[in-house]
Amino acid sequence: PSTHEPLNALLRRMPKAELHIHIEGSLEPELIFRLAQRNGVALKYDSVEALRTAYAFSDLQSFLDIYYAGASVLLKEEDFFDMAWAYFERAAADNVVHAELFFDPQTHTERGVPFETVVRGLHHACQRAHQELGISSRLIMCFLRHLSEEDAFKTLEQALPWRQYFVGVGLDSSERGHPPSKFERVFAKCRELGLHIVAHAGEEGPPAYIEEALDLLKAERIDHGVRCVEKPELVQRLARERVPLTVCPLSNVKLCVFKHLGEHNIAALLQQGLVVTVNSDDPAYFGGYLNQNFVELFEALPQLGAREAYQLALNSFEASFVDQATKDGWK
Ligand code: ES4
Ligand code: ZN
Repeated sequence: PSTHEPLNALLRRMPKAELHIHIEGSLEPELIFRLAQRNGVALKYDSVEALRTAYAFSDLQSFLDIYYAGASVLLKEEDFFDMAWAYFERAAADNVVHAELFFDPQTHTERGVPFETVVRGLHHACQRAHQELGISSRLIMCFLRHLSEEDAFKTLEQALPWRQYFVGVGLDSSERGHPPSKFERVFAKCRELGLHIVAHAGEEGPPAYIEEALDLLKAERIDHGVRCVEKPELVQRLARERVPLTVCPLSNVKLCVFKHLGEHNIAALLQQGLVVTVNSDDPAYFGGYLNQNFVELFEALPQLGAREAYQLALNSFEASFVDQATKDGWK
């Protein structure tokens, strides 16, 4: 017995920033079915339960196949708004005060949905989240790495009129066989445009992909990055250069990067001084939103206590892409 607040309550209550959430990965089965009906889109599953049952993944690709199928119900600006608004309501309940949302325009433009429809719907939800929930947010446009460099350049071209609607670019989708080097020239162009740079690396791919993301793309944050431990010099570099890693514990277990949360290396990385953060990745698919990630992680790893909780929250603010004046206002 103690007079201290239980750890779970502290984790849930503390203000935090979320920096690694694919907004298409927040699409809950119920909303998928509602949008399918509203838009007259046919689904391969005949109930919410049947769809949820299909959420058993063996690796990243087995997840991505279902994730892209789920996104096929998104057609109108209102659909993108509804999806992001549902996320913001969940985020508010988890005491997320700042969120940086990834979106995958190519998943939609490939199906004939205009870029403008996607960005307008998401932007509208971001504005309303600020007004009604007090959550600040930013959008980060991701390139799908399984598609070509040319496709990425075309997407960047389509995005140019909407440049002021997003603060950065990222790289996601199937990692193995699609190294960051494939997109070196696209990211050089993005840097000229003053965009922040992030990239998924070292989730399923080798440590060399993390190094390519840093050296070739000039990534300011690494999404996942947990395989850095296979190269001790890289771990030292990430600590020395204070490169944030946006780690997603429940995602890593669902996609079999770690067998159990108890085997996750985030506590070890934190202990070695890396700027790690906790994030939900694709919460509708991986078993929970941000607080669920925190609570299950801290239950599984006895090295994690109140001190580490505070450090992880602090890291999330330090690693965010808001301007320094806004960060100072948070302190
Ligand atoms: C993703 Cl977990 C993960 N990894 C790579 N790309 C993604 N897109 C959505 N979720
Ligand atoms: Zn991700």
